[in-house]
Amino acid sequence: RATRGATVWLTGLSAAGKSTLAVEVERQLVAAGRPAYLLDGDNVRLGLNADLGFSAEDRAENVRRVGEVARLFADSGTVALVALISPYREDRDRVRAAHEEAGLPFLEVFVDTPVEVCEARDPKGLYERARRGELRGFTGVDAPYEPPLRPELVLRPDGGGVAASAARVVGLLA
Ligand code: GGZ
Repeated sequence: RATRGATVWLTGLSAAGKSTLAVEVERQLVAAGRPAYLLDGDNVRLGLNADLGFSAEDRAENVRRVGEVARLFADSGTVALVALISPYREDRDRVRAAHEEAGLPFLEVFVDTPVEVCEARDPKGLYERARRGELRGFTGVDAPYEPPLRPELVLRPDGGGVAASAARVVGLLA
């Protein structure tokens, strides 16, 4: 039979580990012969969403467009892996509703890394710039993050490492 598509939606703060996890999930899926494709925020914002910034409206549009692309991938039988901060519950819930309408699985994974941990990592120095007031509207500093109320999975940084966490995500797709 044709492989079943789905969307796996990783939400969480900047530097929470969404991209790292998504890359490992993609690797595990492809190794198991399951088509998968990663849609990553910082990447998609270079092309498809190059016209969008970080206002609430632009983030909503970012989530909407990536949600639509993910739905197309899922419909094609691919597992769409999305890694976006997607800080607003309403925006994520709209993408979920669109998948439900199309009869496609939508699996919301909350990468629940506390802001203190993200800030200590600060791989791009963005938290530091936000704390200094050089970067306005940064999620977790001076812009909101609304955690999912009923995610399919919650991953915490003490969860046994990236490979183990990724395996739990893959387990959702069994
Ligand atoms: C949050 C920002 C901001 C602001 C730039 N707020 O860790 P990164 O650097 O590589 O990933 C973040 C990325 C966020 O893009 P998303 O498309 O995932 O965001 S959203 O879903 O909210 O639309 C971060 C960088 O862009 N970045 N400015 N103000 N993150």
